[in-house]
Amino acid sequence: MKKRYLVTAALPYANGPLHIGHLAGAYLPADIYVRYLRLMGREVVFVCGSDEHGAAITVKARKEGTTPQAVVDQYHTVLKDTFEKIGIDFDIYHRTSAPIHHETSQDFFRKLLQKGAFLEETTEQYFDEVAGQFLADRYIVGTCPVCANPEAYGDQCEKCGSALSPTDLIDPKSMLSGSVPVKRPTKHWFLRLDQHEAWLREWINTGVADGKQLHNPADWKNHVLGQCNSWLDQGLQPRAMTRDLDWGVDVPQEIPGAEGKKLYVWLDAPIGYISATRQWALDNGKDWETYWKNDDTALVHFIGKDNIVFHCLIFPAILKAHGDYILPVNVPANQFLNLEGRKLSTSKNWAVWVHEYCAEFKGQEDALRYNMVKKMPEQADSEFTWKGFQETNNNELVNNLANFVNRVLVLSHKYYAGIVPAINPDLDFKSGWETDKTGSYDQELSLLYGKLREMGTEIERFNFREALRIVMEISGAGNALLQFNEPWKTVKDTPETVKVVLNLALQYVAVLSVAIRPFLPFSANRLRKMLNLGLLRDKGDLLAILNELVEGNPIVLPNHALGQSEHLFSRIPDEVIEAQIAKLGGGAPATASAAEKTTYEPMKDTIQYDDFAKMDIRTGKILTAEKMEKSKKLLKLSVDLGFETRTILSGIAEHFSPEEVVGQQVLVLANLAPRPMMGVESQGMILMAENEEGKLSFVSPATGWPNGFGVK
Ligand code: B3M
Ligand code: ZN
Repeated sequence: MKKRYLVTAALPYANGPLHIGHLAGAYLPADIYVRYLRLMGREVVFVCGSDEHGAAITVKARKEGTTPQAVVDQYHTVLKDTFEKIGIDFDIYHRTSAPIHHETSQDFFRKLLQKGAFLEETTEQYFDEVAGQFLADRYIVGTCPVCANPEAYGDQCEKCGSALSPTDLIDPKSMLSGSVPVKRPTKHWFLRLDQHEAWLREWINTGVADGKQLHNPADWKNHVLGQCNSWLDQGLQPRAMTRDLDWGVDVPQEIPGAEGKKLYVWLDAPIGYISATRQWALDNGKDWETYWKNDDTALVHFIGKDNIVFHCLIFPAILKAHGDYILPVNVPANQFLNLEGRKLSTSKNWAVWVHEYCAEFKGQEDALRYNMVKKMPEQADSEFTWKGFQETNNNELVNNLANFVNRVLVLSHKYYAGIVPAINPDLDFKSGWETDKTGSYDQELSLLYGKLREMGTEIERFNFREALRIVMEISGAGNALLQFNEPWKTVKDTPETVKVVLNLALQYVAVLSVAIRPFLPFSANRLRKMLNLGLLRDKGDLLAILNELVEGNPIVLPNHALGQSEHLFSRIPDEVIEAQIAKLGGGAPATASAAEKTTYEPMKDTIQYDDFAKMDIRTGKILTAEKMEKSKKLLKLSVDLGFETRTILSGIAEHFSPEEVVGQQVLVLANLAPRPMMGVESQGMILMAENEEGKLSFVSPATGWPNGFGVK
């Protein structure tokens, strides 16, 4: 095991917002990996930042009639904010326009030049006579010589992943003016990739470089090795590391011939990982060099498959040519995520934008993270569908995980007033792991230990789907533990056994509160609160519970006072999903297409603000719920309004079971005159939305919103 980890996630171009393909490709796997390492007490730094150079930026600026600076300023902020909202927990989110990055990249260039890594050559390059500019990279498109994709860029074919040069393209065309470019001579610095071919081949295929075994290639993904080898097999050619552009990092101006030349974006962008680390080290009083120049550091690059050759061949060649730097121990690139049967496309607006999701599904960030892991394109392309998203949310997060947690907490409050019961650990009960198997308390703790270890092993192998499956297995076994032992039936006759079952179920919940942290960090926080266990510090919390479990010790101790149960996840109804599907492709807004088939209630008469202001609507939470005898429609609820608890009879019994609504956050019309109904006084009204089919939905504030506050 290495002493420390430096984890990077591809620097997104600051030319647009983040979509779910980015998230599933690089950021979520990186975040899960890092959160896990932190929970295991490992030393880790997680860096990322905006890639603010290259044609991706300038082409966008030109299209929008604005400046590259305006484009990167806008999207850097959007990206940074989106990562925070969806819980990608970088130690630093930097940007390549930062002066420290320009310096770092220029120093790199000087060193490479001094070491003779470059070939200085004047060659014929494509020039757009209409726009008056040389065309490299994404300024030029044409047909891919490898796969015949007609929309390949001058640096790369996004279809087959091949790295290209503009002169490789068949039928090239300028992205600026659409004209057919001509060739003109210009001088550039070419990295002697040809001289790196031999060691790269050995390093990729055996893990050995400079006679040292640096990694085991069996740990690398097949498709990553495959792409590298197919590139190596074509033979590495010298590759230009400079461009004729006016946006980017200047080639150090003291170098003769540097005027008007910028660094190639794929030279400066990966160096962005280094400058981000330097900035982080400056901010935190650390030494950045231990992260980049020390064999005890494991460098791991998380990327999408279109970035493989840059991270596995070109950047390693740059690091090696510079000297002193370590090489990545792994580059666990993911494949692509498709959306509803089609490739994600920014230009066709065929995408789910993460910032939009966060705005529309507030408090449900983890539902997206969960689905992204389930569908993560780890070994092959995969697909996101809104229906699939709804299913995983409703069937797995709500019915399995949230249901388990809720039942355990509700029963613990009901039977033991929320105090963890002391137990006789020698009593037998039915295990949730197998039907008809007698369980023992100690054995179950060691089973939990085993599952956590398995989860960790899978995460360390970058098998995040499998790791999450194991976590959900714990929750599934917890549900079965309740189901098999039926504490609600046996609590009268065998109260001591029920104590063991519930105490154990609480250990399951406590284990889950840590195990879900890498995948579902927001829910982990909520769960910790419900258990009254204090938030995780991301410093060895998982290691700490492993140490307890392996000793046969429980995680939550007898007499510990639990917190209140909240809903961990809520159902996502059909309407919400249909609206999202209708929104795809930028067609008519969701409401317009829904309007064709939906009959809405006519609007009521206009009222004055004073009429509205007479209503005292408050936020609240349902504490208990029970069916009213002799009524099919009514549930009797006790509702926490912060300043007092109300009894409210609500006509929702045909729509919701009592178990389902406990913990639900609601809006309450609090100054409605009390009404006696069936011998009980109802002290308010729960607000509900109703659709044309008569389906009901709770109207609730954001998750965790305090009770008793007004709505206006
Ligand atoms: N900005 C490409 C991309 O977003 C690029 C990654 C840089 S990582 C150093 O696909
Ligand atoms: Zn291609």
